[in-house]
Amino acid sequence: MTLRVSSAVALVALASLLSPTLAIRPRGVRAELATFYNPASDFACLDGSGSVPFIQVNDDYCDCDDGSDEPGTAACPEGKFYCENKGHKSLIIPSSRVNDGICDCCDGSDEWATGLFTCVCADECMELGREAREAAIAAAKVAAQGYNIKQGMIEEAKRLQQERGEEVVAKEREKSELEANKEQLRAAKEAAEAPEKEALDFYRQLEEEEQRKKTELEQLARDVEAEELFAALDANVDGVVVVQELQVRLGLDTDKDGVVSVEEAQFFMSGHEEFDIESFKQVAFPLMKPYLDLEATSTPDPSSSDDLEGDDDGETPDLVQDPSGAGTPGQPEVYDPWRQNQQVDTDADTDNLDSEDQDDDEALDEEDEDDYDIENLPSHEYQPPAEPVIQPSDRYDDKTRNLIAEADKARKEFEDAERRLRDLDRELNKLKEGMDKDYGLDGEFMVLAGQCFEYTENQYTYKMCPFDHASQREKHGGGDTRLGSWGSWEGPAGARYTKMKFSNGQGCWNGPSRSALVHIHCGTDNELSHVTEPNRCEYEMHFKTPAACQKLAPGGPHDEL
Ligand code: MAN
Repeated sequence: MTLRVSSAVALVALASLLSPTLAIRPRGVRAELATFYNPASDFACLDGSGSVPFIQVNDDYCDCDDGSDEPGTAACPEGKFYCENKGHKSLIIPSSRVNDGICDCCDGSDEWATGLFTCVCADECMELGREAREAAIAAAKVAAQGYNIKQGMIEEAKRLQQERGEEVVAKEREKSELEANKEQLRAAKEAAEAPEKEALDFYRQLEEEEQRKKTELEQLARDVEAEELFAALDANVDGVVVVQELQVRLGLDTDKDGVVSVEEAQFFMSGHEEFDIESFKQVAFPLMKPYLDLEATSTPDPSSSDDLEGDDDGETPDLVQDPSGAGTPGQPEVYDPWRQNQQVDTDADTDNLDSEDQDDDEALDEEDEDDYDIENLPSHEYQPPAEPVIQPSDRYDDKTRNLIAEADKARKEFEDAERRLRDLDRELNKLKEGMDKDYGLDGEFMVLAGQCFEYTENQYTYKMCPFDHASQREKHGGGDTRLGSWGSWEGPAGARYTKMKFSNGQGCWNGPSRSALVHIHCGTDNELSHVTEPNRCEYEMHFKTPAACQKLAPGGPHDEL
């Protein structure tokens, strides 16, 4: 840095040496340091780095490392300029801002040379000071009102804590009584269930016996049916049924080609050469039964299909004869449909059918083919016809009904006690969890638990529920996006209750989970006053509440000015 010697600079140096307002204090020096600047002696740099003749103070040349010899010029990079700002708050600015054309001090003192002969910066301190005082007075008023309200919140918190404490005691008492009572109810239930079980066992045995008898009867009926079928198939009455005898039974024509082939018949022989009556009952009958039942139900009305047998006499067709020629005298009624089916299904003999009949027949065939699809064989299991369901209770005598009613009542009482105990546990946990949270130094934030506050901006409505969660919702619909669950107080040491943190919200696409930091301000009402998203998925909220208002320092805001 070089010493600028010109008349203008000399004038500046002279002008800057002395503050226009304080004759003995050089420009830019604050009152506390005034004694270090004595025109009668050399100036000692404040950091002890050297000393210079007093004439070099504010001469626009930097001599001291700490810039203390140039408080009123921009010559030292480390220099500090003090503006008194009379009527408002005094200010210290980096001296690099002195005479830079920008008004930093409200009294304009930092721009003392910029417009040496014209006023660049007007002194606005009185006006600004008045506004600041008014704002401070308004803030003090809010703080005072808020602080009063806060006292009410503290009282309410005490009342709530006491009420909840009493609730916990009452519930704990109810719980221990109920636990003792539950054992009595269990004993009563077991005592009522024993005779009930005895009575029900009696009915169960009765039903089992009935069921056994019914099964026996069904087995008997099946045996009779099997024996009748056996007699019908055993055309030569030699006491055994062979493949050829099955081949006359068209119901067993599974591929529906009009004949029961050897392969088809052998399917029902199931690897046997022949069946006697016993092996027939065991093996063949259960296999054939579903086919023969189907055969019986799928038989068309013979009156609607004239001359199916190929006779051209126009009369009811003859029955297909048993190849044995022996006929089936005494064949039971139940098998008649099968015989009629034989007439219908002899496609090979239908050359003389007219086309209409043929169409009908084809339609019938299609239907039959579905029914007889070899890929889709009916179940070989014998299915007894469904019985109407009888409600067991309809059968119980009055004594049993009473026993059941008493056992039901005892069961219900026991289950009610168990349910109440579970509910009590849940309620107790919730109460204790609510009481254990940190609600501020005097519990002043407690009344906010359970409440939610909203703020709506252009795109979203934000919701903040203290001690619970924060969320966001599109203004024009859609679901809530969770911004975080209650985490903790996050304020700095000594001001812990000035920030709330909600964390672990919904994951942000390609980013962290959402979180929200809530700045707590003093206000007369509880209000979520502003929300921003300074970084993607990181939200900042501002919440006003009386709970954050502090007692005013004696003398009020005027003292600060
Ligand atoms: C949603 C909102 C926004 C957020 C984006 C991130 O649109 O939660 O606040 O910035 O998701 O993808």
